[in-house]
Amino acid sequence: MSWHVLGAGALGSLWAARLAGAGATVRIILRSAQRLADYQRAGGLTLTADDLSRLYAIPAELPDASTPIQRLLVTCKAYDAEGAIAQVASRLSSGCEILLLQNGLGSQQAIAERWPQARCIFVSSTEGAYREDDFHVVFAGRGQNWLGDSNGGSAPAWLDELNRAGIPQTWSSDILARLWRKLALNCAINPLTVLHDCRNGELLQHREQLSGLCEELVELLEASGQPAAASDLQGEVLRVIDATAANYSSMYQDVRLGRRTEIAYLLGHACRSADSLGLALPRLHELHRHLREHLSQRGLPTD
Ligand code: NAD
Ligand code: KPL
Repeated sequence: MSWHVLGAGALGSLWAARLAGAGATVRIILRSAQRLADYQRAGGLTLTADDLSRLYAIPAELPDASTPIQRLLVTCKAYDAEGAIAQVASRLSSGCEILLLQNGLGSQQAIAERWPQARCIFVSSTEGAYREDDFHVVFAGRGQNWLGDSNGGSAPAWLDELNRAGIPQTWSSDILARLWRKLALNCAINPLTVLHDCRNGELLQHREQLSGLCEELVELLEASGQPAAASDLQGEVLRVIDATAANYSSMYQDVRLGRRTEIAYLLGHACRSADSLGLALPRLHELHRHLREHLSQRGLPTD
């Protein structure tokens, strides 16, 4: 069965190149005729890993191509994912599978509700990749991918294809707990790096602020039925800060480069969930307000 990849940016190219390199049938869906022409001129996707670059001549097509889609890997940003799937919705086969690799929460649930005929598999990834150039991606950090179906069901047989492609994977019976935990880490760390204009490690100078946010995030996770995601949150936030001390967070980099952030699916989702549960979480709301103001001053979307 073939893989269609929607969103051939950093993560999408990383997955597409490894799958194609292992002999899987992969097709990339590009959003416009101009992007398709640029891609054809480039001759394919280039992946640089461990200082070695290799070109993968993966076939590409437009959203309105006629081939049916049985397995769709969606690697757009959270704010683009639903709209991108809508462009190929008429091609989704009955019983197709949609893998959603977006960070945060909210986009995955909206997609699963809109296309109930598909099996939506949520993915939480700690691998790292960045775009060096158009259709040229650098594999920047080894990590793990957790895949799971929030409606239950067994692990798909094609997980072996990921193993053969060298894509690390673990099937998770509680993928929402994984996604909530990552969301909480991102809410505690990323906005503060933007507002204090600093690397992750420098947040240790703001221990009181971190611990106040972690207290509220734990309250939110517990009230959301995610006690496992709440367990020792502050300890893990400090461990992640320590392990990534020299790095700039992904949100920091987005803001620095004038790119839209995924705030609505991180802090925005946390604040909306708190409101719907009737929880008063003043520090999270204040952080959200302050971050939106900061983005707005830079001409960036605030949701
Ligand atoms: P990216 O911006 O590099 O790639 C997204 C791609 O989607 C872009 O090439 C864009 O042109 C394309 N796209 C948008 N709308 C489209 C449409 N309608 N049709 C076709 N293509 C469309 O983003 P990324 O860094 O790969 O991140 C993707 C998701 O993965 C995000 O939610 C991010 O938080 C998450 N993530 C990324 C990394 C990483 O290291 N890059 C790690 C973990 C999680
Ligand atoms: O995931 C991250 C990011 O930068 O988005 C880390 C480094 C873990 C900080 O939240």
